[in-house]
Order: sequence, then structure tokens, then C-alpha cells
Amino acid sequence: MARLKEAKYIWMNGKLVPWNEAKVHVLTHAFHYASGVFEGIRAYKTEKLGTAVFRLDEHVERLINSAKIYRMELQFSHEEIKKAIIETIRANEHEACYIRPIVYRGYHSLGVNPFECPVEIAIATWEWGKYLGPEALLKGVDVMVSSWNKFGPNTLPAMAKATANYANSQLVKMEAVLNGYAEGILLNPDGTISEGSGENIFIVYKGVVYTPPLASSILPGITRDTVITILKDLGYEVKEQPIPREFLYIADEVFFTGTAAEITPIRSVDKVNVGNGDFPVVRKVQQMFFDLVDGKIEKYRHWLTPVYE
Ligand code: PPE
Repeated sequence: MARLKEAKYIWMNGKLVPWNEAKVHVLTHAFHYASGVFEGIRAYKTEKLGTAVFRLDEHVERLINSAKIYRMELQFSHEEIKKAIIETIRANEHEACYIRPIVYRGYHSLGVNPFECPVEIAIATWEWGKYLGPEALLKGVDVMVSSWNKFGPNTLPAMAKATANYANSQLVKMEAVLNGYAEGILLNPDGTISEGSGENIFIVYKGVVYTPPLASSILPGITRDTVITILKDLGYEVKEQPIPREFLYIADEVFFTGTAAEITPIRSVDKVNVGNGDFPVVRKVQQMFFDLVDGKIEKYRHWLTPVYE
């Protein structure tokens, strides 16, 4: 992956600090015990509204919920976090960017018990290109089913977007990359499909669209929710239900959704070609998704928060 593209400022606990000075102590609690929760948000350069953040409210809400699950008391409200995100994008003068707010237990004491450590918050923004490679959106990606399972229910809460979850994701991603694949799909301990290391998954089979339910240890993806909405608008039946692995091999279409990955078709799974190589449903969803994030669909304009006005 390309080196991080530096912006000018990072917002930390209420203040914009120069990018290179946005540092934490090496004994920060989160660094040792993964006591952090975060978000990944995109701001698009839209035709109608200029630079606009996509589904900002839903992302801030999920961040606050993730913090709540981990008993972190945030010093900033929903509205204050929203304002800080807009302020950071403006300070960095982005036209389009990726936004990474992170809430974490800071420096105070070490040991697993995190309660004495301050709850810090930072917001970084940068320009981020295509997550699964430049041609992924067009041609699709080759993926494998990971030998690593998704963490089971009641081990780590999958509904929290916690840094800790990404230890599991990294094992999956490294295995995939080392084997020449773009991504890995995680199965639950019971063998049903969960999600990708950083994406939700959808399967089209005989005209019906399937996606694993929240109880399949998935992140409640905001792109997932957007895509379910789009699919219903397009007249498709969407079924949120546990999905057996072998659906991947007989599917007509398979695709990933995520803020970073957007709508990425999957071309093959474990070297089995998906369907006949066309992605008619994916194409329709992509079309509507990119129109939507571009402010072209009136009905969903409220999902966009203009940055400069
Ligand atoms: N599942 C996981 C595990 C996940 O990390 C993401 C987002 C999703 C599903 C999709 O969620 P949403 O973005 O709300 O539609 N992954 C973020 C981080 C990727 C990374 O490498 O870091 C992202 O897409 O921003």
C-alpha cells in the first residue's frame, strides 16, 4: 500500500496540532492493550454540494456506541465530534478525503485495568485512493476463505469498531496477501460466513441478495446499510441470514462493501470463478452508490454533510 499522504493538521482533544506533532507516549494504554475504538469515514467531492461527508451522523453514532461498549467516557458530545471532523477537513483543505477519528485510553498507569487512564480522542484526515487496488472496483478481486476464523460471539464484541478486532483482521489480511489474494473472508466458528478483514460481504444467488446478519459477528457497516437500502430501492429482495460457506462457490455474484472498499466485486473465491464473470447487480449498485455519494439522488441528500459553506 502507498505511504500515508500527510495532511497539515490532526485534531487532538479539542485542538488542531501539526501533523508531525500528533504524538502519544509509548506507554499509552491503547498501545499495549488495544483499548481503542475508531471510525473510517469518507468525504467526497460532489457535483451538487462541493466536498461532503457521507453519513457523518451514523459514523459518529457508531463511534460513540463502540466507546460505550468498552465503558469509555467521552469528553465530547456527538455534535462536538461532528464539528471537530468538519473543522479538521477544513484545516486540511481537502476536496475529498478519508477521515479517521480514534478514541483511546491514554497515558496514566499500565496494567489491564484501564479505568484510571484518560479517554483521549484524535481525528486525522488524509487522501486515500482505492483500498483494494486501482482496478478492484472495475474488474473485481480474487479472494480466499481465511484459515483464521472470526472471533466468536462473547469473545470480542463485533459491533464495536475496536482496534483489538484488527489483530484478527491482520492475520487474515497477511495470509491473503502472502498467498497472492487481495483479501480474505472470515468464517465464524460454526462455519458460516462473517465478513472480510475490513469489509462486509454480499452474495447474489438466483436473483435474491444475501448478507450475514449482525449475529454473524460482523461490523454493522454503514456502507452495508446503504447498499441494503439501494438494493431494496432497486426492487431486490435482501435476506439477512446465516450463510454457509459453499454459497460463495455457487453464487452468481459476490461483493464487498465498506467505506474504504466502497462496492468491490469479487471475481473468484479460492480460485473458483464467481458466476459467469459479469456483475449486473454489482454494477447497478455501484452506479446508484456513486450517484448517491455524489449528491445526485435527492432522496438521500440528507446523508451528505457539506464541509465548506
Ligand atoms: N467490516 C469490517 C471488519 C470493517 O473494518 C469495515 C470497515 C466494514 C466491515 C465496513 O464498514 P463501513 O465502512 O461502515 O461500511 N473498514 C474500515 C477500515 C479499513 C481499514 O483498513 O482500516 C473502512 O472501510 O474504513
